[in-house]
Amino acid sequence: MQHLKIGVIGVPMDLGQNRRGVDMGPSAIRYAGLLSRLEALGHEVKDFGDITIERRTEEEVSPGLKNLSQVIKANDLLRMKVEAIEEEGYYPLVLGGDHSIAIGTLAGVTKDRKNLGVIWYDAHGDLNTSETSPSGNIHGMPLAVSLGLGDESLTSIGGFAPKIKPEHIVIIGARSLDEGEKELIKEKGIKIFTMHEIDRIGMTRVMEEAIEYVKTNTDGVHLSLDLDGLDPNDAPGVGTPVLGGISYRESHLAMEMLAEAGILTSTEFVEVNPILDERNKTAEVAVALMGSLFGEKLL
Ligand code: B3U
Ligand code: MN
Ligand code: MN
Repeated sequence: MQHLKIGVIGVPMDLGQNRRGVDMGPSAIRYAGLLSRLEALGHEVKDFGDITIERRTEEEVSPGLKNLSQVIKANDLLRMKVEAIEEEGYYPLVLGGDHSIAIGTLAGVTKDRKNLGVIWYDAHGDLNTSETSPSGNIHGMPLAVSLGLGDESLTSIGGFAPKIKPEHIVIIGARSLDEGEKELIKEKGIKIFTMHEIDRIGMTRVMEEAIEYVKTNTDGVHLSLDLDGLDPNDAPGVGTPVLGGISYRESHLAMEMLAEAGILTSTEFVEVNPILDERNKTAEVAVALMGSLFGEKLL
């Protein structure tokens, strides 16, 4: 793979969901050796530090959208940072934080890309709105928000909506979808490889088809990887583990195939929660997968 200029940005944010600890994700991922791992592959890596996140306040202003104002502020800051990183010529690599940060990442990388492809690697669809969400947690909504669905204060971040189109998205690894999300997937015709398809046709074919799909008629591709897409045995440090997930080995294969395809223009790894982890295992898994994604080979 060609040598890249990679711009790392951390988002120490846990406001998109209820469990504390995912705000420590960026530290845990750096501690697991991310920067030296990428540098060893010949890439130029610049750490842009962390976004400043407001403190959690206990007052519930809008129960259907928990911590709404802080989530908006964090995502707007992230959007600006991602834009600045791209302007400096770096490939944005965003470290979460809970998955609500994808709202800001996607707002940033779609400033100059009107047909961005998106790979959503996740146990969940993250396609809820305040009307369909069972929890009010915004980390279950970023894909819907980026499609222009849901509260205007979220969809309008960056000053335009929608950020992405349903026909440019592929979801991989889903096994916990709410009713409203299932309806939306059918209504919009969103391409999805649930665990059923991964079991049935195998990760090789899933990734071949997914890569072909997202590179068609798009002007860049973003990978949004939620560690809970992996099986909890391999990635235990996540807030909402769901049994029967993608294995560590299948995930490496997926990352290697993405590296080979050379289609990605930005990436984020989210939902690493060191408090729920076993000795930083999930952060280490994240770094190992980023190694493969950025060109590490076994031989
Ligand atoms: N779909 C549920 C659960 C959930 C979504 N994302 C995560 N959990 N990590 C919700 O609350 O929207
Ligand atoms: Mn997610
Ligand atoms: Mn998830």
